Amino acid sequence: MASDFPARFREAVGSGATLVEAPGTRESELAFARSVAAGLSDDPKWLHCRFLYDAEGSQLFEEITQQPEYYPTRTEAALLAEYSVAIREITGPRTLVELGSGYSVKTEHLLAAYSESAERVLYVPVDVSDTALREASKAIAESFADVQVTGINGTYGSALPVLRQLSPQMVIFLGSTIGNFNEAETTAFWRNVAGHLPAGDFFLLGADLEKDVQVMEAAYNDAAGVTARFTNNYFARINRELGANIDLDAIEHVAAWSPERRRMEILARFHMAQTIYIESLDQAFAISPGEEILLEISRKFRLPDLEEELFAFGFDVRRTFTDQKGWFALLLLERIDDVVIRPSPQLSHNVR
Ligand code: SAH
Ligand code: AVI
Repeated sequence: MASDFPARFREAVGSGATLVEAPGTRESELAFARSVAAGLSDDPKWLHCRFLYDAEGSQLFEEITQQPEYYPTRTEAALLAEYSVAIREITGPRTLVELGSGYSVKTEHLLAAYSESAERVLYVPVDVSDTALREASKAIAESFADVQVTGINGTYGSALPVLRQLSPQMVIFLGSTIGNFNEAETTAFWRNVAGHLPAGDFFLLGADLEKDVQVMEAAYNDAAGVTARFTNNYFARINRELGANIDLDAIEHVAAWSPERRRMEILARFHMAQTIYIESLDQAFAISPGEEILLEISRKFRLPDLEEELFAFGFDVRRTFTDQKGWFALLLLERIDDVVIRPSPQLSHNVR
């Protein structure tokens, strides 16, 4: 039962367990099938971006982060390498909770800084990808004897009810994953994090800033074609898990900047007509030649607007760190108590 989760999590931390599964995480095939059916029934068609991250998708994302065109990861990593100690000096010792942690590679800078000044640091990575979480906790155990990892395999929303028991803490949300939410989802996300985070706790947010369109578009159209494989894997997953028979060669990866919506849009364009049949629902969806399906958005930010928005949700900027080119920002925010935020009942993950 969902309400048991905070108690179950407390026990897991006490016993030193490395991984806990949040309720409803082992999604039935039906949940994926329904999500795909919802997006393919709409006009224009879309798909929920969180299903990009099965085991293959998580590995492909890691490969994307190593591409020369994909500047966000190396820019943010350099900021963390330079400023993790400064961040720790502001926050003091904290439990570190990371939402959408993936392989936790960049987080090692923070773990190094926080474990330098405390006998033991508790690190709680949260991710829908259990393979990424397992790899991460193995790597951290090898590098940091004084860090306890108790991960949560689940969605961001499923982990928020445990935050109250982890204070004093710093919640971390890196990679500009916030950009994968649309405006309404972003508002719901701020509200939910603020609603569960006690006053005086910190929130470290990585945000990709608006820049030259060519630089942004190149990051999502790498020459080695890894991002195209990431897009393709969504449809391979539909074939694998839902018994469909999509011709993967019919798909072209398209990633372009939308100046109106100030976001990258990642789409799959079909060259040939296809029928996507979903066995468990016994439903078929027709795709016309030239039709595009929106898989993901990646919004880019303007710092003053972002800081103002965060303040309205009870987060005060303690410091902002940016690189020399002003491409990426790390915002260190403190949850202030003069704004009372009630959490929204649910976080959705609709890309549109
Ligand atoms: N923080 C890492 C990984 C970013 S990729 C970095 O900065 O490089 C986004 C991560 O969020 C993936 O590991 C994916 O599995 C996870 N994710 C996506 N949607 C999620 C959701 N709704 N709840 C929890 N994790 C999610
Ligand atoms: C995880 N997220 C922040 C990445 C991004 O840049 O929006 C996902 C991604 N999709 C394609 N390339 C990277």
